[in-house]
Amino acid sequence: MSLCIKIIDIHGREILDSRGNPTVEVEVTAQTETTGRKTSARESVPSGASTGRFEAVELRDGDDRYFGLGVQKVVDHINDRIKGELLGMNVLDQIGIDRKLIELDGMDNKGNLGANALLGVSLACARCAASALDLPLHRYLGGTNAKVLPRPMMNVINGGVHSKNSIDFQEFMIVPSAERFADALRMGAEVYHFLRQILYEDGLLTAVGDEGGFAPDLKDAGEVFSYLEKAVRKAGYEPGTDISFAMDAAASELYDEAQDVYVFHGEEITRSSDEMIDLYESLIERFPIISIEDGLNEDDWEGWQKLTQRLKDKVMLVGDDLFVTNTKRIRCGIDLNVANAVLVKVNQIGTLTEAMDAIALSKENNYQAIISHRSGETENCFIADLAVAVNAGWIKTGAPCRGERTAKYNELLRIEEELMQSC
Ligand code: 2PG
Ligand code: MG
Repeated sequence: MSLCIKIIDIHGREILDSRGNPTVEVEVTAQTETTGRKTSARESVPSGASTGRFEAVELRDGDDRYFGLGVQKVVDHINDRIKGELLGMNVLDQIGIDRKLIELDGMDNKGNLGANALLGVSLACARCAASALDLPLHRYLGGTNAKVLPRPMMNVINGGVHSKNSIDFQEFMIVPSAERFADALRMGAEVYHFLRQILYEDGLLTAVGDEGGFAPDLKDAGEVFSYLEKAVRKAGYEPGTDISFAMDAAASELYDEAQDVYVFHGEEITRSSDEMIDLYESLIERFPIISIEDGLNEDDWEGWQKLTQRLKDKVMLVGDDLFVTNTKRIRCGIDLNVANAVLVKVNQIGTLTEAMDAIALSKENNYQAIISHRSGETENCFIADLAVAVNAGWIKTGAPCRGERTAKYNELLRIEEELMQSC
C-alpha cells in the first residue's frame, strides 16, 4: 500500500443508545504522511434486544452503574490494549486492522475485549479512512460500482420483545417498491401515517416501540396484516404491487426448549415447528408477504430445511439469529439448503471485514443480503453507506420515525441525491 495515513489516536467513550442504555463510541484520528493533514472520525455501536445465542459477545460491566449495562471496561480495552497495538498502523489497511483486532481478542466469540470494543474501532477506522481520502463512505467501502439504493423494509408494527403489547411476532414491515429510494421512503412514511390514523380511530394505542413502529394490542399476525393492507389502500397504494409486506418472527424468542414448542403468550397457544410452517404458508396465501425472517428457532436446522423446502420459491427466508452474520453458520446454511437470505448486522460478528465477508459469501451463493440495524441504535448511519457500498438491494432499519431510524433513511436520501448528480 503506497499511501500511508497513520493512526495517531484512538479514543473510546461511553454514550447512550436509543433505549437510554450505555454503548460504545470510538473516535479515530489519522495523519496523512505526505501532507501532514489530520483527520478524525467517530462511530458508535448498536445493541440488540432479541440477540441470537451465537452472536459475538457484547461486553457489559455488570456492576451497579446503569443496572449493570455500563461499558466502562470496554472503553478501557479500547483506550489501553487496542490503542496501544493499533497506533502507527495505516488506517487504509482495514483488513490488517480487523485481523489485528481479532488476534488481540483471541476468542472465537470476541468475549475477551468485547465485540462492542472491536466493532467501534473497526467502523471508526473505516469512516476515518474515507474522510482522509475525501470519499463518501459508500464509495470508499464499495469502490466505483457502489450504486444501488436499497429497498427499505420498514418495521411499522412492533411486537415480541420490542414492546410490551400482546403481539407475539416481533416485526411487521412494509416494503415499498419504487424506482427512486426517495419515493419508496415517501410511500412508506405515508402508509405509516395512515396506519396511525386507522389504529387511533379503532381506539388502539399509537405509542411506538423500540424501532419506531406502533405497538397496539392486536390479536395475531393475520389481524396485523389486515391493518397494514387497510393503511396501504388508504394511502392510495395497491398491496403487493406498490407495497409488499415482510415479517420477523424472531422465533428463537418464542421457542421453549423443554417442551419443543413455540409459545405464543398473546394468543395463548403453542405451535410445533410444523404448525409454524403451516401458519406462514397460510399467511403468504392471504397477504402479499415477500419475506419471513427467523421463522424457526436458531438451532432447528432440520425444521429450517423443511421451511425452506416448502416456501423458498414464494418468499425470502431470512436467517438472522440463525446465521448471526457468521460465515461459518452461513456456509452451513448453504450446504444444508437452508434459507435464501441473510440478515447482516455488523455487531453480531464484530468487525467490518467479517461482515463484508458474510455479505460476499451470501451473494456468491445467491442468498440475498439484507443490511440491518439493531433495536438499540444511535444516530450513527454507517449501515446506510454499507448497504449502497455492497449493492445489497435491501435495508431493514425500522419505521420512518425516531431519530436513530430516520438517520439511516435520511443518509440514503443524501446518497441517492449525490449518485444522481454524478450520472
Ligand atoms: C432483529 C433485530 C432488528 P434486535 O431481530 O432483526 O430488528 O432486533 O436488534 O433486538 O435483535
Ligand atoms: Mg431478526
